[in-house]
Amino acid sequence: MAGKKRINSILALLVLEVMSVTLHPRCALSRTAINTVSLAYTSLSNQSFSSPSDTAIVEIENPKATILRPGPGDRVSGSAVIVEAASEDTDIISIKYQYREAQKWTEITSSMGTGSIFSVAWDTTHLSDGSYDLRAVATDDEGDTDPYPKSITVTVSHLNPDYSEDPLIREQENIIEREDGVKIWLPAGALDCDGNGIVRISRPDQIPLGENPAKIYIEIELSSCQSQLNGPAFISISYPDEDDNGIVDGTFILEENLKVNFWDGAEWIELPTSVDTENNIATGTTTHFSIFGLFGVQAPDLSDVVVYPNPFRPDKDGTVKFLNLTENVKIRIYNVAGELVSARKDITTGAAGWDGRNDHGRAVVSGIYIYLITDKNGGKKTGKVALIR
Ligand SMILES: [Ca+2]
Ligand SMILES: [Ca+2]
Repeated sequence: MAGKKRINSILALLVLEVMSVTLHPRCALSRTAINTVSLAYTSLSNQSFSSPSDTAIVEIENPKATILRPGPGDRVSGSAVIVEAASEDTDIISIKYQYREAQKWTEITSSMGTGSIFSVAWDTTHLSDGSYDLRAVATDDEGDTDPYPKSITVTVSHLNPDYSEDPLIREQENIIEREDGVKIWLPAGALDCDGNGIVRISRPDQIPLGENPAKIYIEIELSSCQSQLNGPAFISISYPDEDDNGIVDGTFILEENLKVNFWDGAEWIELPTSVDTENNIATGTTTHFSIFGLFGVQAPDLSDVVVYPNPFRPDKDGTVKFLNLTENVKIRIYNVAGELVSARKDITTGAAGWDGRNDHGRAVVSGIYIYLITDKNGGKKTGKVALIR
């Protein structure tokens, strides 16, 4: 593959006069940089001659740029997904960014200025969910274009992206609304940016201490802007309640008790929160962008304990749920004869369930059972639950 490009044109000029051209140095050509070599010629009459002033520029490889971001397999969304490329070539003067869903490559027209040929802002909002190939086609200062650009495959996913990227405009109100219910509202003047910025919203892989049972987190990062805001912003995060029973699906958290928390670098801080229980969206007010989580808060005392469903059918309901518990709770279940059937202590999650079995794992018969809930503050709550098999 050596000496493919520019040396070819020199050879074309020389071919009438000489039989061969030898390059010096012969073995030390860099595969990625431009090499300047001296030439030695052998004539048709087999006479060698050379001149130290005869040099040629040899570039071994075609211009090439590889995509650094997004990563292969990333699920992306947003109106300014930054596609960033890098090249080891020092003579790249332009890069075309292209995507394709099926056969035809389509050029990406940047949705905002990025200030560099090595990145482009890709508006994915008009694309349907699915797989897309992405490639960066580099051209060098000789006008040569990469004939074999490599592509990566990413997924556009508006409902479940790994991350989304959208522009922020400093001078005005900014509203970022994603199809998965995540929404950011920033009033005008809240941002301090160098020009316009990009907001990246992701589902973080690494969660700081104190994982919450809802396991719902988002991370908000700004580029070119400070993460401390000049005024309050609203962050809305959706949660699942598909069965519409007022409990966050997969948890024991009452939806109306949800609080948006943010990670300040050392601990979770609870934010003023409102919950739209109809649309299953919790909205917190913040002056800082960081990692946010939806937390189910514990009740101050046992007066708001919810026991649900009651009566309960273990086959259908799984468990009867005790919700809105305080910190460090014990729950004891007795039969009507006053015999202890099941006891659980040190419940710290604010919620617990009973599956209709005794502490030996045996299913108990249909009937009325008495629960007694106590907490470490001396709080007490008792009631009846009906079990139907
Ligand atoms: Ca639910
Ligand atoms: Ca709901």
